Amino acid sequence: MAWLRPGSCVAKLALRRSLVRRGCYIRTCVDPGKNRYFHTTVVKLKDQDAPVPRSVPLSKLTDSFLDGTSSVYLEELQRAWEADPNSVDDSWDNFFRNFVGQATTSSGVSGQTIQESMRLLLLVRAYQVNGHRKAKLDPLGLEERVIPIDLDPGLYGFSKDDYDREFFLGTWRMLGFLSENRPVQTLRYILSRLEQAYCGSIGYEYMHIADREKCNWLRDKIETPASTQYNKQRREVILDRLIWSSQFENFLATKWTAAKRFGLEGGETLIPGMKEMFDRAADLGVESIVIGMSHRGRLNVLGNVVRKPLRQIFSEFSGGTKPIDEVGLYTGTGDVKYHLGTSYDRPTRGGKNLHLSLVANPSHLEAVDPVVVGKTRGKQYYSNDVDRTKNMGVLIHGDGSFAGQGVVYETLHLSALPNYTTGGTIHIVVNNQVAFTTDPKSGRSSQYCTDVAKALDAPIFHVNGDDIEAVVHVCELAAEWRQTFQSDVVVDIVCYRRFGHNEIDEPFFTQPKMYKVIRSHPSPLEIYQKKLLEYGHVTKQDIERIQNKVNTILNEEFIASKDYVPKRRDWLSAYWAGFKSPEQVSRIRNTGVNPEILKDIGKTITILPDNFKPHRAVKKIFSDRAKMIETGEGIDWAVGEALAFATLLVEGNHVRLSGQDVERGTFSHRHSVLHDQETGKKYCPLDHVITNQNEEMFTVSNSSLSEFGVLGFELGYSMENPNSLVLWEAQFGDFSNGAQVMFDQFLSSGEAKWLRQTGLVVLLPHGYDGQGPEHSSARLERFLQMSDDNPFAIPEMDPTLRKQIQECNWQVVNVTTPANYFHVLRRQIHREFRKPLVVMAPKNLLRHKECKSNLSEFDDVQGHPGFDKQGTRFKRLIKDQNHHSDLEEGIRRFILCSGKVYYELDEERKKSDGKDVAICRVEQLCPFPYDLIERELKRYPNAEIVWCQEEPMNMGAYNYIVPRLSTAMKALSRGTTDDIKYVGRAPSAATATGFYSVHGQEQTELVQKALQSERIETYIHT
Ligand SMILES: Cc1ncc(C[n+]2csc(CCOP(=O)(O)OP(=O)(O)O)c2C)c(N)n1
Ligand SMILES: [Mg+2]
Repeated sequence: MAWLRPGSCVAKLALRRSLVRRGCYIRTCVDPGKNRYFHTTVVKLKDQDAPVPRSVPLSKLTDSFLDGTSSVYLEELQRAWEADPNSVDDSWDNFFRNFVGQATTSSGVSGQTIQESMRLLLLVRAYQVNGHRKAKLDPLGLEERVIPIDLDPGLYGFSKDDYDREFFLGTWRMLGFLSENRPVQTLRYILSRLEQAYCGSIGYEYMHIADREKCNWLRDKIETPASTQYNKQRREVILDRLIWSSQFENFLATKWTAAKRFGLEGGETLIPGMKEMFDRAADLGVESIVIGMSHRGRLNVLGNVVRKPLRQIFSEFSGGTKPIDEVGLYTGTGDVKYHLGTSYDRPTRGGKNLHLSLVANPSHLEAVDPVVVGKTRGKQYYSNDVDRTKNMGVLIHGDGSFAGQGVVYETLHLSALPNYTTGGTIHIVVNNQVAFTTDPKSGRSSQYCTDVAKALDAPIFHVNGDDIEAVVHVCELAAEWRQTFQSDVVVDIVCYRRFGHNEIDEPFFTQPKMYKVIRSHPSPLEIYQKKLLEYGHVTKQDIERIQNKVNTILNEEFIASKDYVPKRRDWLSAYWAGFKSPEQVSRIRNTGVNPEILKDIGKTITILPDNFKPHRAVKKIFSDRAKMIETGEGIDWAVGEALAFATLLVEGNHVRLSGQDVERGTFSHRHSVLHDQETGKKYCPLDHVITNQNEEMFTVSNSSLSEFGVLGFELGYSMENPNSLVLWEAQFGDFSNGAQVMFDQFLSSGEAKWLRQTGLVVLLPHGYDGQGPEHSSARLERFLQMSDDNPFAIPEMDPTLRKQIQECNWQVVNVTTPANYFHVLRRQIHREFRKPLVVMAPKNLLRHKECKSNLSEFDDVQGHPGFDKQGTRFKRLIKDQNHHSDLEEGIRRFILCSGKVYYELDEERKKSDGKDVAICRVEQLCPFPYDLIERELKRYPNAEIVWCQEEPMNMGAYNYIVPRLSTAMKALSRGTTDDIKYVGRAPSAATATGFYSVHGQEQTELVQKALQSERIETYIHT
């Protein structure tokens, strides 16, 4: 019903206009430039004059009851109703029935006009919409807020004399306050109920939610006073939890006086709030919670909520001994204590067991959000949590970062997408009203730091962090909301930060007034203890007993921490058991597939159901694909990829590909989801690879138009279970820099910092084909520059001992054949460790006539192309395709290249009859295939060595290749860096020219130069 919506401005304006006309309402002007919190409003009423409504054209009236000038309409309605009650809407029928009935039975109501009743309803509604703006949210009492005028009864024509009059309210088909079986109430009672419900320690924002059922559900919870009362037992538990939270910080502060811990002081109620939230969630069926949070209070959450052993926390806090035990388990670089993640089982108050995982995160605030959500979704898939009630994500935010970081919005916007939803994330904001040194008024343009969540129709509960019971109440309510409606909800704990940003920071430099107040402000614990003592719910002895218990345990754990030996096995979760660390050799496996299986699968994914009517062009594509499988020839990129996915599925793995427009494919090559041209129905061939295949086992999904958020999500997803091939594809490779934090902080360094493996595959379309600066380069150089393989040391390359990939932070490949693409994808799963894979994905090779493979290159048949000594595997390097022997002394030039430029070089070689030139493709750039490079160097002992690339000199692989290639050359006494000739574009600021003709000219020149008959001086195009 429209009148429940917040779009009440029409009504407000009408009412205000009407009152202003009558001269009874004055509003002072506000200088918005000064401060949005520092203006005041005065409402002045002129005696008892009730404003006289003015008639308005019927066309402007609605059933919404909102227009304060609707009396003419109402009278008409009443006449109609009296003639025939069915002639009006149910709500009016209800209204008139109640109103007329009451008017005749109650003397208090007898003087009430329809206008008064309407206005009273508007007042009630104003509280529901805006009551939160009058709520006492700031524990410090410093925030000066404008109390909305529509919370003033005077605005509606009510004066003090009306307070003891009885008014009719009706029931209005909505739950909560107005639904009570008591339609006649005094104005005083109504107002006090409204104040209690909406203007106490909790400010509820929920009237922006469009769904009436959800509004009513919340209204019922909010307006029922009994729900906020806790009994003595509960209060003792809450007190105990608050003591744990407070003493934990005190303890750290006394033991490590000069350490940064980003303490929770001022916001200690977060911990009991979380615990109660988790207990309630467990009661409602949640079994596992994935938590993401930044620095503030992280140690406290780890110790008290996640229950990471305190001795371990203290040991890490003391500087963290590097684990030396457990042979073969790796050490990594480690990270500061407030970034580390962990997981434990926590028993709940209701006797359940809750699995909690806190995800490790970088300093980059909020970057962990999508990772947590993705991991939660992964858990839901693997635990068959179809209705998403067993696994839940909880994100804890700072007020500054929640309002400021764009990834928050990106994450929120994944929340209701079919392939990304997790059935609701609970967001808790530790709103200490400052971000490092920045005040909210400099840090955000919105009233609340949580306003971004309104875009989602998420309810937002603002709560005074000094009122522990209110905190607990909204935390429980959030859990109930999430389990009932499977959607996001926000708890905004308004608190303060007792010390500086960290414990050694001086807050008085920048917030002197605030900190003067903080200095003498009692802690939440002191406030609660006082309250409970006053109520007589606990005694001083009770409090002392709990405090002593907590102190004793903290001290015991502190002593035990001195001998604590960290265990690395804590780091790998259960599913990953048996997976190898970089210190353990993992057997290299073949990736070829039995030819019969290949054919069978190939048919399944290329033949469409008889009754399906695809687009004409798609039909042709699929019949071409079927032919490829049938003949075993000319397999293209899309089929190579589909075969990789399908064979992995048949082997029982989960495959998930997400990104912008990935279903069809940006370049219209994939067509993994087909659309029936008559019915619009979708058909996904890869959903039918095995009988009764789980719908989600193969997931291909167009994502929201986000890079940071979606890549983070897939990264989190990939971390859940190693038996899944998770891929994220960028629309064009360069858009991946919108997700730079994910690459820098997680993908390239996550394993080293947090010892968590991921086999995520990132597909980045890359290649120079004249589409301009923004669509040519995936910034290959960046990924290579972040690779940690040593350019000057050749690692062990013997196939039985090789750990080169395991020891490297990620793999970067630029693959040039469909078969090799197939094998590199399969290799991700067919190994005993997981490592991120960055693929410079092709664009024009998708349809290039030469870029084809035969089915025999995919199989494992001895003697077939692709099968070498070990079997069929991904080729890290593809040697020259001319049948060269092991020693080719007549080859004058040895060109190394990577990616699609190979095909152009090969074509030019054919044209120029360059039989004395060898061209070899480095398919895996990182880690560098030293063994194969050396093999090729030896094959061409007299050749001049050329690196050819189409990217500018300061980009592409050149700077990565040179030191490594020269290391290999030095090992064979084949020269030094100076002997590597460069053929490629000149250094450039922009990645590529915007002029197609210039591109063509550059490309022709560099290819010709690489094949020229004269020796090559290092070449820079000018
Ligand atoms: C993306 C990012 N930018 C800047 C910083 C530096 N920084 C660390 S904490 C902080 C303030 C955070 O404020 P808020 O979100 O309110 O959390 P609080 O510290 O107040 O709990 C800043 C700016 C960071 N860690 N991450
Ligand atoms: Mg803050």
